[in-house]
Amino acid sequence: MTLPEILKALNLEAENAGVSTGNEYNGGTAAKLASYTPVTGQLIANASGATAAEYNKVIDKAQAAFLEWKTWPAPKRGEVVRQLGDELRKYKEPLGELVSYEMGKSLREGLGEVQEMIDICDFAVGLSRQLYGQTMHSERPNHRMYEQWHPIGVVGIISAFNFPVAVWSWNAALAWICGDVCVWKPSEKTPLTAIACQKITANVFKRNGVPEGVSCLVNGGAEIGKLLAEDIRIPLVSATGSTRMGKSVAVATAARLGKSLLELGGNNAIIITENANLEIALTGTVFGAVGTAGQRCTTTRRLIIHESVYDSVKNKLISAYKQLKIGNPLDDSIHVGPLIDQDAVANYMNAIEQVELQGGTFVVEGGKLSGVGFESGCYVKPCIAEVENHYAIVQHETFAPILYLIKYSTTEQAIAMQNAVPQGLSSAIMTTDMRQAELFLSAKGSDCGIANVNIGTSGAEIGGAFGGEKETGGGRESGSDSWKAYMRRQTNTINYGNEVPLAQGIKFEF
Ligand code: UN1
Repeated sequence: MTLPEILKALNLEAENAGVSTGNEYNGGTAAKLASYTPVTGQLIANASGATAAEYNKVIDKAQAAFLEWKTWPAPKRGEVVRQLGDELRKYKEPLGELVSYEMGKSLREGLGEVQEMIDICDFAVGLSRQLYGQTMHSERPNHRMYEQWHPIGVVGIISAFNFPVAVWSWNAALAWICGDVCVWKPSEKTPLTAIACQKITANVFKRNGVPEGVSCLVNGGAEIGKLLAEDIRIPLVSATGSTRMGKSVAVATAARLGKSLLELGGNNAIIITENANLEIALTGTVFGAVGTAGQRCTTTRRLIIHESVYDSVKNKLISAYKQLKIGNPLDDSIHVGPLIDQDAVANYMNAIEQVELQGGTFVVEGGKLSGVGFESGCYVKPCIAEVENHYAIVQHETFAPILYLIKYSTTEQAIAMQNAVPQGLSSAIMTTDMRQAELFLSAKGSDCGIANVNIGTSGAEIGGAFGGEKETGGGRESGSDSWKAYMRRQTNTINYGNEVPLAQGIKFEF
């Protein structure tokens, strides 16, 4: 599809209202957010942002909507999310293309991202009938104890440019079936995909009589994120992005005793052991390192390789990187698209300089590309450097396709190195030796939220809880029992007898 066709299919215009409570209010009068595609550098469209007053209006609406939405039976809320999943199936192609266009990831990845949205809707539908609490045996006669989960309220969602739609849906689909209402602040770099999602959702919600305000969108910059984090009306803020941003959200929500759910930076490693199937190891590595041009929080940044296979892995990687095609991500034969913007290119160039200054050696050179097809100035070469794990630049997450090679001799040493970074999102080991695999997965192994065997660090499925430890922020989104973060737990004790026995055997007579 051409860009005008994509915009038309998604009901988008050159100037778009970027602040919305659904159907009744679509506006925003603050500074425009210009959306430039890194594919060509062209301006795609403008979105309007929210003023503080407009932000407040949205939160008022969301609060009012919560009072009604939380009374809907959870399976009825699930039915609405089921229809949203169906609607996303209909819009998969234009929405996936817009994701690729606005963010710069390959078309397959753009479509894959919309598929993740569909999958989480399906997951949420089932979950809407499974918001289980436990029952306990009371220590008192004729008493019953149990716990139940109630909706928590208005959930603020701050999302990043690299997964401009999927990560919002992981949060929103679960929060909705839990009975919460959502206020979404997307990345200022990808406002249009967010508006497209809001329009698709608003139509489904309207059809079902869902109250206005259950799905809200507030485009804007860091000032909107700050308002959300400090807002006493918002019991939970779920934020995806840099560790720096996450720390400020954590501090602001904690200061008011609100909750935060954080999914922040990673510095993910694959350990390639002497027992690895090298074909599997190489495929996992190359996809993990250059997919999304190194801009996933799960991107493989470090390769910790056993000394006996080090040279062979290095040489195979060098030849694999020679075959990588860099260019327009909408072209199916291309492996690597652009970085999000020129600031990201500057960070990449700076990291390359730091690698050299700190003692690293490039075995595949990096650099910015220019000339025909690269006019946006956002295209760079995936590169590989031999380094040591302790270098400051290696300890830091650079959101670009730079892969570090590190040599090791014992499995324990490799695991220690894998863990010796501030971040703790994703990790992997390549081995056919079950003792190595199990050690890596044991408490003596990886300290990350995600630990894989014989698959790479990126490409997690929605069914598992997604997130990580240390500077990654500790939050868990998406599958397993992550839904519990979006609800409040209540413990109930019921006395069905004629006496009032006190707990702990205490007597109180009068
Ligand atoms: C992210 O980069 O913020 O595991 C999320 C993956 C994707 C999600 C990445 N499913 O690579």
